[in-house]
Amino acid sequence: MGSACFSRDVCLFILLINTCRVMGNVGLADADECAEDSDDCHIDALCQNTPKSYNCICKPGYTGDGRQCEGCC
Ligand SMILES: [Ca+2]
Repeated sequence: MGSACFSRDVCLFILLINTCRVMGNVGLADADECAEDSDDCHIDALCQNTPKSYNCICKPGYTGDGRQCEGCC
């Protein structure tokens, strides 16, 4: 049972670190994926930064989910 307890503690420890990291990110300024150019928005989409994430919106005249936009009309 010692090893099971040990691994559970390790998991809890890792969970704690991850939780702290996530909470830290919430407390700090959000990463602007659009400015960092780490977004995967289509070239014909507008990148919109949001807390903890970002949105991709096809430009007017284009349709799609933001990752893929096609000219229409
Ligand atoms: Ca963001």
